[in-house]
Amino acid sequence: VPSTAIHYEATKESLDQHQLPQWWADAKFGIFIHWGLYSVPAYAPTGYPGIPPGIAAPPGCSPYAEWYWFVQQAPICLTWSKHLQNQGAGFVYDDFIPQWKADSFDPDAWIKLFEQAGAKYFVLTTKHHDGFALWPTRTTQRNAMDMGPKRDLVGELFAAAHRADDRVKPGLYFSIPEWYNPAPKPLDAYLPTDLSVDSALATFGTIFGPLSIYGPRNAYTQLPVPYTGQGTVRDYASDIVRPQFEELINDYKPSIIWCDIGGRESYFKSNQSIANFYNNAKTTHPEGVVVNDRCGEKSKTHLDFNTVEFGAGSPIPPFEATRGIGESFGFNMEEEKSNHYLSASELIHTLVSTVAQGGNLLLDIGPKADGSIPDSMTTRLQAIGAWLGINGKSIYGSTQWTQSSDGGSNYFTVGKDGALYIIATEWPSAQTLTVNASVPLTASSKIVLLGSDGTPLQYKQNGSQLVITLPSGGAQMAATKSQSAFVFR
Ligand code: FUL
Repeated sequence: VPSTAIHYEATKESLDQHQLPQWWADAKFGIFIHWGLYSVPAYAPTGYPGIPPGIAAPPGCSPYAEWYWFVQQAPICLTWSKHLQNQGAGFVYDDFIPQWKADSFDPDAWIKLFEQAGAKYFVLTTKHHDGFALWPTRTTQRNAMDMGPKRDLVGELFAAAHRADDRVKPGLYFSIPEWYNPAPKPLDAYLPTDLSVDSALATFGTIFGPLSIYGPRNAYTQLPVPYTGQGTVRDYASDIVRPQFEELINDYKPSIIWCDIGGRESYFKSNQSIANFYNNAKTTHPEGVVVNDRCGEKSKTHLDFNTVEFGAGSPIPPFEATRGIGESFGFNMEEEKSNHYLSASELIHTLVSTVAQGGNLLLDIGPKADGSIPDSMTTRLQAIGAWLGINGKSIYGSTQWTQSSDGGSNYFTVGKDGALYIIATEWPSAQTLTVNASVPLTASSKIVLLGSDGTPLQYKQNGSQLVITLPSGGAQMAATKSQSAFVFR
């Protein structure tokens, strides 16, 4: 049954009839954008052993700059002392709002860059855990239209995507929880099972570290936070989360909803929001829409694809791997230098290995508070796009081969054209490339290097080894076209 012919009910069973749209499976590469109030201080410590180091885990507390609000209040975290040093003790998080002007935000330029990068979709943070909304939500004035930038940042980026015919499909990130919200909200709403607040606090401690080490969490309540929805906010889920979800679906009609930290289905009722999303999209998006696996508990809430963050956990297709270019999602102005960023070729290799394992890569950028995208990120995205311009046939629309790699630096995909692609992420110093796999070649098989003049290459097969004689121009291509991976078909 086509996904557009179903009337979806708010149950996992009904929603699970939804099929992953082909465009998403074919897209392979998207851009994640973490932009918010946290882009003003743009600070996180770096140099954690291993990524991810455990979100908010002391010491140092988090390499994620978008976690500033949370860790700024914790004397054990480096962000706490940094905040005191740079802003002073009386300065609370929302004092950054007037400094967020977004005056260099050029949404058309963003979309153009994403297209140059070869991305087929993007996902913008509409509200991160700090609760500050990037669109004019009717649930609170704590949003980018009423305060700070005084612009509908979500609407503007979506409009720019539409002007470019949605060649880069618009998606949105939405954090279900906020760290602290004056609306009565059980903390255990984060947690997978119905627990009392006491036991929830205990479990919260095992996830985020004991609350006591973070110090008193009263910064939010010092703020003048005018919740001006209809009447008084009585309940976080029904007065904030669900209305915001509805606004995003109805006002922006995204192709992708990327929830974060879903919490309890019984409290947030995300299946209802997903059903509304799918039912509305039947006429507006006949090509299909998608939701990730973070709208609620996996066992109770529908999902279209799994997510893996900074390589943690094993990917189960259909999946999407996500990471920042460096160690953070939000921009880290002071601490992240180019040595913390993956190079363009490392990023290409990340894309290749992800796609060879049957996944998409959602690569994150963190724009500056003024809305400009740091050059170090722009140039890397452009380099990925240049590589995809030559080698895109091995990526877009591809499927997994029987094995993702030869155990070394060579990866495999099967193209839409049915050809097997061998992606060599290292150009050998010898005149030959050795592929340690049983590649099914016949007498008429040809091996050609993408981006070359198309001359078939000499090869020999010895059992499970394929040895390809490289074209003499290959090393030169490596130098002149800054090719970091070579695709043979
Ligand atoms: C996580 C968040 O806590 C991070 O800040 C980031 O947004 C990442 C994509 O998801 O759960």
